[in-house]
Amino acid sequence: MNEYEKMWENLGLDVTLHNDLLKVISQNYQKMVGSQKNRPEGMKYFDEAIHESHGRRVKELITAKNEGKKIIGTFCIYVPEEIALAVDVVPIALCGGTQFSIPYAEKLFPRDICPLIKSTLGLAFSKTCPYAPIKNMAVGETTCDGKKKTWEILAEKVNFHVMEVPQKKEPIDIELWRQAVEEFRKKMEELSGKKLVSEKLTQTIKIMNDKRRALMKLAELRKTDPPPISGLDALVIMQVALIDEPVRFTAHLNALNSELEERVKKGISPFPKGTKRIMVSGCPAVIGNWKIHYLIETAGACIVADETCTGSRYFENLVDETPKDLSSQINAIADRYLKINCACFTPNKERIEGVITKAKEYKVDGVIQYILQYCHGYNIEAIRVDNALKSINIPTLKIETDYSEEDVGPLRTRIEAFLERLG
Ligand code: BJ8
Repeated sequence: MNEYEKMWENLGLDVTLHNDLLKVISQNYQKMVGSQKNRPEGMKYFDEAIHESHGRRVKELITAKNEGKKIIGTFCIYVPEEIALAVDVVPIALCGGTQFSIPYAEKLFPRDICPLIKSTLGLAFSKTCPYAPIKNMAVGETTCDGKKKTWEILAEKVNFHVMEVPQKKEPIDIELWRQAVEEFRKKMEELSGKKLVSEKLTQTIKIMNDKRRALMKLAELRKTDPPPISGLDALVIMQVALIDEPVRFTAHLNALNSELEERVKKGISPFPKGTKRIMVSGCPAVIGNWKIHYLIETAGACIVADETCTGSRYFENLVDETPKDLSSQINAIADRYLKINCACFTPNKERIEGVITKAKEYKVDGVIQYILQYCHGYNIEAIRVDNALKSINIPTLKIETDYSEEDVGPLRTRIEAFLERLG
């Protein structure tokens, strides 16, 4: 047994099954991401971060715990990370992006729920998620029904806190959400045994805003024709953003952005100029899930924007850094997070407008709506997104899929036909 295998065994993982999982993920990564041509040098860090997500990163979290920090597992980008970080609680995203673990969830849960939920549960049930045993608490939210009902079951077994995300954005909802954020603060204080203080929160707001600024800069660079980086690599960066230590992540992303600026000046890109520009809009694609980006870019298009939670929804809008007293800071954090436009909101005018604005800003030729099977929110909202895009003459294609490889052939045909339609 090597050092990591011993660590996984100590965490109670099924080491043999876990090795099988890592093999599948690494083969898929090599096939879809590693095989791309003309990648930036700076992607090496992010490749390694994916590769080490169950190794070095887990080791770091164990060290952090031994030094007195606490770990929370999260499932949604509504969890205000700066509050956790300010009381020495490390948030880590637990969402699953692999088909490998889904059969383990289907032994207990209905088959007809979204693959993201099933994959996440399957990793925990099959003892192949190293983060599950490390976390001191899981933090869920009341977004979609699949998640809400799942939390009730998990809360019977593990230390679980559910944040109440409202369904609308009226004044009464803003108040409710501010209270939910305040309650989250108390939970984090209880968990860590530390009081949240304004000075520390000022620092962590800055850390998270710096991270967002770096991601915004990357998004800006993707506006170039041709973009200096593939959509698949940009997705990998986002996936790493959800699990990496934020200061280190930002430093590496800033270095990569400088390299990308040079590539823009020299006209270096993985794509020829004039390649059809696509925006992906809809559900997140977390680690293990590179399927749609791979299919789109190997069909001859480039993805230049992602209107998803592994895209712009994660980094757009900064927390206002001007308030200096604790309660105003917490409200500023709550207000920033409530600007995230998840399809769980109604009527969600802001999301539709945001898609239109982005489609124009990034000069996209078409939008592919990426819907995970049984995600009713994004699936039904796709009708409004489609109508809005049609009104500005931007063609769209809706893809509803899961994590399996079964539909890869038909999907490839549909994507190719869509790209042909773009001329
Ligand atoms: S803010 S998108 S991260 S909830 S894909 S589990 S919605 S059935 S992941 Fe999400 Fe937060 Fe919204 Fe973003 Fe449910 Fe849909 Fe599955 Fe989803």
